[in-house]
Amino acid sequence: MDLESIVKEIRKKVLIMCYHAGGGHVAPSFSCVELLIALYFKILRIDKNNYNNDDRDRFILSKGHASALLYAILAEKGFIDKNILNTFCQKDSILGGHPEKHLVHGVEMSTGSLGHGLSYGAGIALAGKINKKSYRVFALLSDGECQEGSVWEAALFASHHKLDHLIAIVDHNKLQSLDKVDNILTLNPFVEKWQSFGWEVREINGHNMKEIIDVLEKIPFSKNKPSVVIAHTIKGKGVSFMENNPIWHYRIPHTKEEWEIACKELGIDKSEFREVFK
Ligand SMILES: Cc1ncc(C[n+]2csc(CCOP(=O)(O)OP(=O)(O)O)c2C)c(N)n1
Repeated sequence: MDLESIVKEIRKKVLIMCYHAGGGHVAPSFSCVELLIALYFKILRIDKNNYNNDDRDRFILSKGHASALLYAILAEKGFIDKNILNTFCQKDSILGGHPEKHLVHGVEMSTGSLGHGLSYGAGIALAGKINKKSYRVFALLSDGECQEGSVWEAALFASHHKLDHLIAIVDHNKLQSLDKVDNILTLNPFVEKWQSFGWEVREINGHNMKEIIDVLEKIPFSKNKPSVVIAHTIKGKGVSFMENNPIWHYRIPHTKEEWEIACKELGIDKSEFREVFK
């Protein structure tokens, strides 16, 4: 399958998983589908059969609430069984609303409490540098998450230690839980902020697969500096009524009409949702 087809399949899968769960973060997942597909299918040097290899690349989903997306991709890559995806967020399932490292094969860090992925990643990158390893550490952050002070402490630390194998990717969808990031606590000037913390910055369209792969193939952007990719994205990308509307941060479709539109726009066969459509 080509990458664009995988992107479509994964968006469908995430909605179906959230349907069976009766909840979940659909819109936050949809803003970073292309970013994670590019990473898992083109960039990351990881192998499900040799995952404990210390030389593997690390990927940290710091915005852990997009766990449904991570699970769908881990299943596609063979880390977990596809048959358990529809147990997402249900009793006794290993697939919780936030990913747990010790339960799910392929999860690098248990996340959910925002603001910690970059610090953890910086530590692993420093260890790699001390031990002369060649692995890279990628952390996907959300923009609301960048309001956390711990993100900027990690940013200072990473540039001080010249961690050029550390890459932050910011899913810059401009929304957080209840409103626009700019209305709650603005990050601007965002690019200059990262630069002043000693990072090399690139901005891309986070839904354009070619742009994503092109930029990630060029890391580190500068020797001895950590890299950050600010990916401009749309929260809820793929479902028209969810796009750029903060009420969809946690909600899943409720009415029959909402399900109809979402299925049509994502190309989902309605038989997957028998209870909704009968
Ligand atoms: C430390 C912490 N505080 C609060 C929350 C609750 N919470 C979950 S998602 C979210 C914000 C979502 O906005 P953003 O971080 O921009 O993510 P995205 O828009 O990509 O969903 C918050 C406050 C949390 N997970 N962690």
